Amino acid sequence: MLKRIDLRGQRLTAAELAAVLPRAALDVERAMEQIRPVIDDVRARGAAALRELAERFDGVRPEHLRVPRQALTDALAGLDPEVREALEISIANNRAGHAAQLPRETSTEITPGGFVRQRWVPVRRVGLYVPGGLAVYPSSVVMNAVAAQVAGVAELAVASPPQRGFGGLPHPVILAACELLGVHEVYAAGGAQAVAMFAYGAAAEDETDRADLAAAGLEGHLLCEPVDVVTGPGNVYVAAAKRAVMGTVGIDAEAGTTEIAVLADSTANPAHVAVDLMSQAEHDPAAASVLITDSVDLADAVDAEIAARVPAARHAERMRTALGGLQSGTVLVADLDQAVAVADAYGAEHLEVQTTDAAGVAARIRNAGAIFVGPFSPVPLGDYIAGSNHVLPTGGTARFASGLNVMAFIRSVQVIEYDERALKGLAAPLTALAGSEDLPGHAEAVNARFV
Ligand code: HSO
Ligand code: ZN
Repeated sequence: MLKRIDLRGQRLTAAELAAVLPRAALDVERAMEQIRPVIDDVRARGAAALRELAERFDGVRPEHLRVPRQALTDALAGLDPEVREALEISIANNRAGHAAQLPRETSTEITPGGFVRQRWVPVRRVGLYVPGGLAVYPSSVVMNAVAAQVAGVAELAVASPPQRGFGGLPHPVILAACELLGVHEVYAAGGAQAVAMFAYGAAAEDETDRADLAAAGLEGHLLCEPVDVVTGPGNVYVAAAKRAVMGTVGIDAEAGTTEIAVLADSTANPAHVAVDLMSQAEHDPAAASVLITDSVDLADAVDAEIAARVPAARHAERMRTALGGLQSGTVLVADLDQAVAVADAYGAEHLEVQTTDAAGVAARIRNAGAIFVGPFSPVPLGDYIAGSNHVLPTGGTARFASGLNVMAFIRSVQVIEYDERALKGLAAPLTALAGSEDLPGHAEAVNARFV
């Protein structure tokens, strides 16, 4: 199923490598043209537009756009106790993992009496997007919400597409996860329209909206107030909408169709490599699974394992399409040095390293959304419960973007506090710099204090 790209003996630059490596061409720019009218409509007509757009894109007209609290508590009460316990473990592990990301405040005495302090300030209100298309991911609620909560964000709102089978509310397992996390502001809105709602806010439309607001103690408010930051994974339209509202609000990285790359040598277990590649192919026919190896024997054995296992898989069709697609394949390299160069040029959302000295090889990788080291750290561990975040940069954006973490919700504020002596001590060089820029008023603002 995996096609082969043989790079042995080829010396290619990073850019040349990126061009020959398998990768789906995701046209976010084109999607932006398509979603612009959606964003404008939500901006102009609020809840009325959200209902119409849900009808068009989700096939259901939500009665409640703002999910009543009772629906959240009912969903949690109806949740399978085993799943509830698993979510609780996931939440606890993620809280620990994200707490370790919190930056520390510093105060530096630059000159006697002159201090620069580094403060870190969380944004006040965020909109967390949770997809609901091919699959429903309560784990994505955990990933978004825990990062924001640990960052210290005061107000969290979640949006997830309305589901036809559930009276136009988001899927109950999403609602249950929200309730478990203490997130009580939840909207039945999906796609670009949900992102627009978060960025610009949305006015109530009808009596139901007004009653839902009153029940939340928010009589007379907008149905949804604008947020400061929008995060979360989604399809190409969600990615396009996030790009479109960036600048009005902050956003996290683009987390599109999932990707896994496995960097493996002849010591890797082919069955384990195969099931790992298949695990992400299960998400979507457009998912990408890439094996990077210097061992033809391993590549052959992985192919055999995949061929034997896919037919019995629950999502066999999806996997077959994903693994056989242009975006997936096996890249044969001459040695581990070339393997590292290929992995860096690809910049996978998830990179597994299954080699001897996996930690040493992993330490050399620069471009990956998240790195999974050694034979017992498969990607699904990070998808659910490792304590790391699964909202990760896709499409090679790992070259410059980070996975979701507390810093998506925290701003750096520098605080400058100099006393008289400290300011005086720097007046002369400051005056020289102001002179060099022909801005004497800047110098005067300092020197007027010392006449
Ligand atoms: N692998 C997906 C996340 C996910 N997996 C959710 C299962 N549920 C993107 O990182
Ligand atoms: Zn996954």
